[in-house]
Amino acid sequence: MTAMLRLLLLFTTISCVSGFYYSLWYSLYGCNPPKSLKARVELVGYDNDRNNDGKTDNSDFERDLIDYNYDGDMAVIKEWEVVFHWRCRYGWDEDFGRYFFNQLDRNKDGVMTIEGDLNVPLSFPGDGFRLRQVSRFRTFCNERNNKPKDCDKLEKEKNNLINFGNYSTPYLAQLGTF
Ligand SMILES: [Ca+2]
Ligand SMILES: [Ca+2]
Ligand SMILES: [Ca+2]
Repeated sequence: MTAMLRLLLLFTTISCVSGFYYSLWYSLYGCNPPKSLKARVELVGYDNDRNNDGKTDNSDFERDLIDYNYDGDMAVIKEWEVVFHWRCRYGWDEDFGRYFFNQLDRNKDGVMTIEGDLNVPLSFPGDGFRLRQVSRFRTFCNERNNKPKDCDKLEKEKNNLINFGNYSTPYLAQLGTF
C-alpha cells in the first residue's frame, strides 16, 4: 500500500466519512457490484456459506467478517467498514449499510465484534438466509419516507426474487406477504 493510500486510510478512520471519501474509496478499490437485487442477494448468500454446506452459521459469519476489515483492526468492525463493504461488494445504498450495521450491532455498543454481537448460535438454511436479505431490504424501504432508488427495484424484481430460491415451507409463508 502506498503512503498516499495509508494517509487516506488514517484520515477516513479518524474522520467522519463523507460521501466524497466513500466515492474516492469506491474508485480506489475498483468496486463493481452487481446491479440487480437478485444478483446482490445471491452474492450475499454465496459469501455467507464459505464451506459450501448449504447453510449459514457462525463459522460462515466469522469468516465473512474478515472481508469487512478495512482499517487493519480485524477484531472490531466499525459502521463505515460495513457501509463501505456493502456498497463496494454488493451495491447496497449507504443508508441501507448503516441500517444493516445497526442490526449487526446487537449489543448496541457502537461497533461490531464477534464476542459482543455473534455470541449466540446462529444457523440458517441457504434459502432462508437469502430470504432474510430480501425481507430486510423490503422492511428498510417500507420504513423510509425518502426511499433510495434501489427500492424501486423491489417491485420490478419481485418475481425474480421470489423464484430464485427453493424456499422451504416456513419461508414460503413469509413470502406470501411480499
Ligand atoms: Ca456453511
Ligand atoms: Ca476493522
Ligand atoms: Ca456491538
